[in-house]
Amino acid sequence: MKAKTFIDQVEVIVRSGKGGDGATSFRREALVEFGGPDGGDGGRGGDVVFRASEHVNSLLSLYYDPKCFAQDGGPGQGQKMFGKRGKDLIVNVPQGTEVYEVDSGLLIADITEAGQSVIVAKGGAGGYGNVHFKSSVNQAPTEHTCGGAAEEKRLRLELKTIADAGLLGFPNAGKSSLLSVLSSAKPKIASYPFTTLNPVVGTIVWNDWAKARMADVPGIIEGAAKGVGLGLAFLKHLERSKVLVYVIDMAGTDNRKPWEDYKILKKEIEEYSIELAERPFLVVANKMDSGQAKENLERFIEETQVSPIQVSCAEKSGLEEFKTELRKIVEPKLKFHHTHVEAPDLKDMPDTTGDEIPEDALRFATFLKLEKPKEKSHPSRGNIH
Ligand SMILES: Nc1nc2c(ncn2[C@@H]2O[C@H](COP(=O)(O)OP(=O)(O)OP(=O)(O)O)[C@@H](O)[C@H]2O)c(=O)[nH]1
Ligand SMILES: [Mg+2]
Repeated sequence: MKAKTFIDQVEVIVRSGKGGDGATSFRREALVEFGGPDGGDGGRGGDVVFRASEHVNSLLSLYYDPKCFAQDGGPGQGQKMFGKRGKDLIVNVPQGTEVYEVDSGLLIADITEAGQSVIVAKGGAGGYGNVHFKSSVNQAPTEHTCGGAAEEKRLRLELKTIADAGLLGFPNAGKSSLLSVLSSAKPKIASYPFTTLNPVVGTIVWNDWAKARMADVPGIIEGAAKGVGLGLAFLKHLERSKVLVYVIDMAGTDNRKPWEDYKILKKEIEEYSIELAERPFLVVANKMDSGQAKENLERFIEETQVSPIQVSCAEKSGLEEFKTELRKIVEPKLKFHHTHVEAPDLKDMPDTTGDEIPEDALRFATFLKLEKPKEKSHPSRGNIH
């Protein structure tokens, strides 16, 4: 059997650590007459934490190891020694993981942002040692409390990939090819249907470093909503996409009719989810390098009243146009803001041959930061005045 490489749904058991019991102990020391109680508290049990990581893209590790158990807290000891705190168990999950409780079916967490962490099972509190029970009337208490119980539950994790755009199309339409020419992702490309069996995400970068993620999912065929082919189960990976990109094989390979392909795709998506069908979308006519494509395109426009973006992944044409259209919908946020300074015309520069450089001339030195630097908030951070 071929080893699995991608898992988007898994059931796990999580159990937090039990709190350590408090201790009952008395100080016994030579020459100390009234030692008194000195039993320390138990340590608290560890939590089970799910944390979203950019470096994990599947729930595979949980599929092979579905038991997530945190460490128990250590018991308290004499000489007022606290028990050891149980170690938290931090499980890295992909961004876009939904966590459901199996018994109730409730969604208890949706972990989307990188670094976001959620405690899914809280560790038991440590018990009190007998040192806490000392009072004026009870100088030698023997009671202590037990540590808090561990929490145990069954959880179902479901991954819904986070991508700004999702590629949709018949097998062999060139979805993976499009992703590979637009991003540095390396999905498998081949001339047989269902080459892509798992979602693959790539990042498209614009000239100003704006970025968007695009997901490639397995191809859809007629009847997919009823489970034909690979069905529509993987469409959940597009549920969080802002825009759907329909990729149509305009070459009409294997006597396909591109306009019918488009109508079938639309119908299947509608059957899967009306909401998804109503998302903003782009239509890409791929394989425009082939002889038949031009002819098919005319008929396509006639039949569907949609004029698609013409692309050829083989010749890498039409890609910039696609990126421009995609950007309009995705509106990626820029992480870095370049403050572009317009260089003034050197003809207008005043004479600088004198002893002092006139203030006007400084405008032409665009590499100088002429605005006042921001005041530092604290002298210890290098603010020497
Ligand atoms: N002539 C031509 N062939 C292309 C173009 N784009 C993709 N192909 C070919 O079409 C075939 C299918 O491409 P893929 O990118 O694997 O198609 P896919 O839509 O990802 O297919 P599945 O993963 O099976 O759903 C490959 O043999 C590609 O080389 C193109 O622009 N022009
Ligand atoms: Mg593919």
